[in-house]
Amino acid sequence: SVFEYAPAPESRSVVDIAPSYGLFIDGEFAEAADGKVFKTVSPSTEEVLSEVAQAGEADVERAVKAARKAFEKWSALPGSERAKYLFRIARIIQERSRELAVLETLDNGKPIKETRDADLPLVAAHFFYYAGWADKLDHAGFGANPRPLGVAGQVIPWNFPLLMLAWKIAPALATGNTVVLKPAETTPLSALFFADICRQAGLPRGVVNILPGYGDAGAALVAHPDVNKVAFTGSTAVGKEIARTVAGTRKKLTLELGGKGANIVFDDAPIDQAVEGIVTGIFFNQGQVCCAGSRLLVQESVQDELLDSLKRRLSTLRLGDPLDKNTDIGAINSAEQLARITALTERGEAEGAERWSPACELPSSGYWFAPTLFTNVTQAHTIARDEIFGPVLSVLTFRTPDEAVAKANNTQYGLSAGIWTEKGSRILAVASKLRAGVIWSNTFNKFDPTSPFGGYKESGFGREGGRHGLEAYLDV
Ligand code: TXE
Repeated sequence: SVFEYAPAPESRSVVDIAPSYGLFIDGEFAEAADGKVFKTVSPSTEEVLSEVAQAGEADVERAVKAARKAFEKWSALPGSERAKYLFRIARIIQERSRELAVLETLDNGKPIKETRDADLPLVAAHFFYYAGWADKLDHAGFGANPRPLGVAGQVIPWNFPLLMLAWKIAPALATGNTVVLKPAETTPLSALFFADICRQAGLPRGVVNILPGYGDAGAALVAHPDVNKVAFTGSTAVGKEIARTVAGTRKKLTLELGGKGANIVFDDAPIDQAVEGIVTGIFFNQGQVCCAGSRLLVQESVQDELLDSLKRRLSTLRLGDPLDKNTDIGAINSAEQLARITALTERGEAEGAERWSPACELPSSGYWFAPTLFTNVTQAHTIARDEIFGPVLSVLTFRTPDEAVAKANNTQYGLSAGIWTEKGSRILAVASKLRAGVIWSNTFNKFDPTSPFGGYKESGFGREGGRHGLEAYLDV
């Protein structure tokens, strides 16, 4: 079967994971004030990878204090000096990228092909890109005297642990802010390795602080009175809670929340290319991507041809050991996420949508979900409205471009969309009517540090990446 397990050529021996890790505060690894720890497991095997100190309120207090103290000196450095540190960090990430890719694959469950070819190159690219901005802020049109905000409290999710860290930390440091970052509870390791990289780069103490822990630590961080800027990526529900907390303060806030992206395929689209884009759109990172193309909108006249071709392609995807470089579909990040995906797909069937998956044997341990396609989906179905955050594609059809636009926009979210057509004029006409922060045409899930990223509606507000990503960390 195409789903057969192959031996893993990417050895996990390239990464040395310690049995336990501390919090990273003021340049040192330290135990939590109350001594609490939690385990992080590999979602593909359920093997315990390490035991990690669990931050609480007292640790948030210590970390914010360290970041505040470091801010005085860090913000006073000339931009060219801050740039040197960022370039150094970027180079160390490149040098250690194989180790970091294997680590991320172990802790997150995503295929090594992705961590090696997408996550790590993008992580380094973000540090290089923002290093280049650090000495140009005065002359880049931000206004008079662009100034850092102070201490940034950043809370990130588990789907791209190191990349979300890079999106948040690189612009914060380039602009002269200091950082307290809380990684997600299921993926703390790459952030702790990043802490080690900060030390290796000689970054002054307290400029970056890393607090592994749960939602309570995140809540304490965003509520802390000495935090000046809050940046959050995660669920819409928690994002709203954070917005309520921050509403009573002077903190600046950016939120990057869920999505329900539409991939729109017109009848003149090159079908093979569109199939590749649809697969990348929803099966990259097992669909645990906020900008995933989780709704396929296909023009009725090409529906049969497209779906036949898509099913043939899905039958060639290899699911299994994420460390195997031939693997296309890795593990779901956690038992909780698997339960959410399972519940929503059961709801899809109960509401009358037609479910299909390629023949696929799931490994006996770990958290797995087969690539899944739902047809006969209407806009009323829950699977057409709610973010599933898994390898599940809901297929809807349309007849005219106007109908495609109306259906694509018929969502509470507004993060991403894709347009597949040979006609350039149609790309522009349709794109101008879509309410989505990022729109790809004849490709999907392409990222670049120079482009701003962020959403409309319940997908949040503010932009990360590019020049816009700096504005979130500056006052003028
Ligand atoms: O998210 P949470 P979860 C969506 C996706 C997924 C769902 C739930 O649909 O199925 O959210 O995922 C921290 N104050 N996305 O439960 O809880 C938490 O510890 C401050 C979309 O994992 O939002 C973690 O570090 N922080 C998404 C981070 O928030 C709190 C990525 C995200 O966890 C907190 C992830 C609180 N009260 C999930 N509660 C995207 N936009 O890419 C939790 N946290």
